[in-house]
Amino acid sequence: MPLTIVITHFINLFCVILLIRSGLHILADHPMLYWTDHTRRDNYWLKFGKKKMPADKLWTAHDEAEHIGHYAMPGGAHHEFGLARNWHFTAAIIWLATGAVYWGYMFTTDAWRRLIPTSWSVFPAAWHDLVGYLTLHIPPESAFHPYDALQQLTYAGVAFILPVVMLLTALAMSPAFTNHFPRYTLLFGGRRQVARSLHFLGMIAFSAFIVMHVTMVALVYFARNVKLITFGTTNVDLSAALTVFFAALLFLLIFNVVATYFTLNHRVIMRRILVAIMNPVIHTAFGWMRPRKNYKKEDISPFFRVNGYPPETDEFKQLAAGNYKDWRLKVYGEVEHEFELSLEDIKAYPRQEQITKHICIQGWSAIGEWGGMSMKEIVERAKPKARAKYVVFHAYDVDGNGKSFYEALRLKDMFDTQTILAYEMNWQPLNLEHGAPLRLRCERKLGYKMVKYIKSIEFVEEYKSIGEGRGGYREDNVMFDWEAYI
Ligand SMILES: Nc1nc2c(c(=O)[nH]1)N[C@H]1C(S)=C(S)[C@@H](COP(=O)(O)O)O[C@H]1N2
Ligand SMILES: [Mo]
Repeated sequence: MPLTIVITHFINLFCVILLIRSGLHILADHPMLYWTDHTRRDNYWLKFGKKKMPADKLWTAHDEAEHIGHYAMPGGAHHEFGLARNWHFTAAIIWLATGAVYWGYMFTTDAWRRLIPTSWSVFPAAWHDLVGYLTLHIPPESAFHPYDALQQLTYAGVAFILPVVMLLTALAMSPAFTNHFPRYTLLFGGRRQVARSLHFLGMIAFSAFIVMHVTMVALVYFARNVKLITFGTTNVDLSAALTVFFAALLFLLIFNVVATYFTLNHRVIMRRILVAIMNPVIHTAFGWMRPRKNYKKEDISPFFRVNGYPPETDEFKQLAAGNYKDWRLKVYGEVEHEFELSLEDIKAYPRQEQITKHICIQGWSAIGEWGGMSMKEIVERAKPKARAKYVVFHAYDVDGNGKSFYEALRLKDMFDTQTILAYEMNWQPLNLEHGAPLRLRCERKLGYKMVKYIKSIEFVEEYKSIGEGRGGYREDNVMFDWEAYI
């Protein structure tokens, strides 16, 4: 067993443990799986948890989140799955890089021949092996072959097919990717939820393999296996091999305990570290993609979840009671022209309309029509100064701790044709639940960037002095990453 395989095998295990743990935490935040993108309370095929939403008053997707225990997952408290996501993507990046080294080794040598069958006869042979195992006919030591047909097929599936399935389904969940390459989603019937469900089933397949693989390694010629997976040769003392083996297991255990501890108790530092690793990679991979997918009228979802309750402040309630006649959008900051617009002024601009798929970070989706004015017009009128790099959308909603909702986006995001300030949804005036009187749509991003109940738009050089300085309410409070492309 070459050293490259020994090392990539270990890093793979390291990453897969983190991926499964964080993946379960992400799933728990919206513990329902569907085959349709028109997600409702009742059209899932699998659901965890027992929460029931009230029929007589407004509930949000946030209320539906479950939590699977502080210590089970490296993810933080209830709904703080931003850290679980940050772990997930960081581990995924390391896992993909390790996979590239592993595949590179397999295909630049003839090592692949041990795993990838080259004759159709592998299928009947595998069947024969399976019947043998099921009827408990373990081959005698002399005839035992670690790569019998059944194992060869299983290893080939796990090393070469399953990772591809995981990557393909992961990409099909990204708003940036799927809006730039709409045809790609046809792999999954155009449905993100199909990819999300398959991603989950892929995790189940991985887990089942791990259980079987570990059982086989432990039961069948353990001493020989331990030498191979630690030193890559049987020509080594068993005690040395066992020492390395248990040291590696201990490392995995300690790493996971420490990672969980830090994630729960030092969330800001943990977020900073993970984001520093993953955001540059994510921005390079997805930042250049331009949303362009427009759905048809008949694609519109009959039901569209809500996330984020309407503002409770007196100021906002008065504006709403007056049908937003006194509401003004304030545009200010690092610009040549600061100005204010009434809803009438905004409606006087050319009306733009788009039918798009909304993807919430929690997992649900829905298709809706949005009508409004292009954000580009605001930028052109305001004339940002050269140093303005970000655009901050401030909202009217204030949480129980007195913190206002806001999100910062890049100035260049404002030039997407699908970045608009919407005052209509499904050809009706935007209602209270979905963000009246005005909300942002920026279709390359996840839902949490699309600020509802907009109060003002501020152009800034940096966002460190706003809120807690992480570029958004969700980034400040539940440790989401900032890019929101995936
Ligand atoms: N002001 C404000 N805007 C917000 C939120 C919020 O809580 N407050 N939630 C965000 C999240 S997480 C999502 S998924 C979308 C939900 O939009 P919807 O309620 O119209 O479905 O709004 C985003 N904009
Ligand atoms: Mo969301």
